[in-house]
Amino acid sequence: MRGTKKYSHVIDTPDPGKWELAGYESTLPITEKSNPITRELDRADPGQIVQLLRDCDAEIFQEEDQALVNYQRLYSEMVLKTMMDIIGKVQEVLKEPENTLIVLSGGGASGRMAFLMAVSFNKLLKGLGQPPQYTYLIAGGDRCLVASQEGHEDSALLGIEDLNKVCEGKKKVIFFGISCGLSAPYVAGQLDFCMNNLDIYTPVLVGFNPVSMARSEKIEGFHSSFRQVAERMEKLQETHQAFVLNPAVGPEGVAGSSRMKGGSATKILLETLLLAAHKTVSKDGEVSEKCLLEILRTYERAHKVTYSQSKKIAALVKQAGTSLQKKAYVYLVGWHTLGIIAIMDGAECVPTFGADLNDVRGFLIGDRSEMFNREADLVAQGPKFAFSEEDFVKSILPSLTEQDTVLFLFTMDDNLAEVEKLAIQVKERTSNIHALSHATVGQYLPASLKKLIPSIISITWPILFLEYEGNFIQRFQRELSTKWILNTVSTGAHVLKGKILRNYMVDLRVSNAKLFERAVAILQRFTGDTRAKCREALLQVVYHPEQLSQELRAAPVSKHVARATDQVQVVPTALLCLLRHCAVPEARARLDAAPSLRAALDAALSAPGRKRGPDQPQPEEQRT
Ligand code: S6P
Repeated sequence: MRGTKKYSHVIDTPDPGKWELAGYESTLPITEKSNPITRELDRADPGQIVQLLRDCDAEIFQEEDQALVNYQRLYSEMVLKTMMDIIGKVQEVLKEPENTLIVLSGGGASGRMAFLMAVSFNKLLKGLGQPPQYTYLIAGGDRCLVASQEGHEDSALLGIEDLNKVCEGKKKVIFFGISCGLSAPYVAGQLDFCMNNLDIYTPVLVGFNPVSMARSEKIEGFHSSFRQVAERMEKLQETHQAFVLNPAVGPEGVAGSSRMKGGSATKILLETLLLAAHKTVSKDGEVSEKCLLEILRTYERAHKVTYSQSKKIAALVKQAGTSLQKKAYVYLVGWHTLGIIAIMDGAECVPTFGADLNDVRGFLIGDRSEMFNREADLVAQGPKFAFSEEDFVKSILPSLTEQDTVLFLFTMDDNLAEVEKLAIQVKERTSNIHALSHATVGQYLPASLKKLIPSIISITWPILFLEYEGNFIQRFQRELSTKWILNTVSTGAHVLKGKILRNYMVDLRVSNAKLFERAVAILQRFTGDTRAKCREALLQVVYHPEQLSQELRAAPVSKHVARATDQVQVVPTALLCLLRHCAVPEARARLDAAPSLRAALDAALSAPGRKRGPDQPQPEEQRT
């Protein structure tokens, strides 16, 4: 074992991975690299899929290795110290509820995570009889909480406008800008705005790349790149006016899918930090490293407890995969915040796997008052924005079939009679109903429910005797556990459907600037062709049948994205064009005729003269 582990870990954190070596995919930031653990993900069976993703998740807790490149990690001294400095700032705001605000903001999955945490901590305050002090922002507004529209995160000015609106009249604001890849212009604009108004704002950047790997392209319609903004933040950290919280957690199990580890690590970092602030605010004592470590360890425990159910999770992956293969649907029905996790998971499958709206879809059961900024933007806004119990009962239930998978998510503290009632309704349409239930030692599932849903993953958590704030740890553990399971199920199901090539989501929607760049990088990765050639192939598919003019080639990326957003199978088509040296119609015909996307691409990759993945050149070895 190379690394010397400083802390006693709850789980076996892996040894540093190959991705930490200096030359590994060196043109890509950590969050875009491919994870060596999941290199053969596309060939894995359900049991192996769960194991591989479990090992990737364990990397979140891995410590820094002095002998290697030295990325900061979750447990690094510097990260813990930054967390403590930020806690001091949060405490100041908590002590002074009048005219102060804590804003959590991000695009896509990061915005949804911001929403979830704002809901949780306002609930915590409510239980103490205090007014809400948290709010969230998501690029594109509340509609993007339930339906993904990735393009909104490309606007820095929109970010500033949104922030300005929610902070009107505030005297002190702590702003958490979450961008896992240190890449979203929406967040960059907000951080920049905060830095220009330090008398009111304390900005915190949360992400999982070193600043040197932040996106360096100039943001369209803005004066800087994300990297320049992050560098300015780093400078201001010296005087405690701004903070950058960016431990490395390793590449995603599916390259670039930051909803997975990025989302989980955001939750772990920020909940730990905020909870520690709440726990200590009234005691006037400085928060200690020990306090942070205690909370962080509960998340490690959640990893252990969750993946002790690997066999059952694998069965669920298989079931969901079968539904998708049969062109049927996977519905995730969650109570309270587990419903938010369900919605997040479903919404993110659309941009991640190029999935249809209903392929994996989440619903939220229970009281949702005081959750949203503008609920009216969501309720009764048509099928695209369906997310509530009424939506599930009215529009999904009647059309459920035996091929669909329905997964209930609840805790034993929820209204089990209500769970049972809905389960009976589902069972009238399909026997393919499953559940994930969370209990505390001593709580047992009623026999009637077990009879109704024979296939239940039942997780029992130890009793924690904690003061009021501490009890939220239990709630956070259950949410994270649910997130890990749902991420694994939806990712695994898409792997089984043949949507993944090696560990790349080749069928991504080209719906924002980051995804445009990722699409080009994927083409380079699999063909070994130059960046210019891959970009050209991508544009040819996007504009087909139009001929590419010089003017079109030189157009801003936003124009390409606007054209590509609603198109399907853009990247796989471009990849086939390059591999087979064929035109767009032939590539499309080949994709249509193949049993799965992976089958079509695999056949092209294994054509004479080409070798499978690991033997392919890495991007840095390729001509640029
Ligand atoms: C990723 C997800 C996306 C990202 C979004 C923001 O799995 O599909 O919605 O969350 O693009 O990314 P970032 O790097 O700014 O947090």
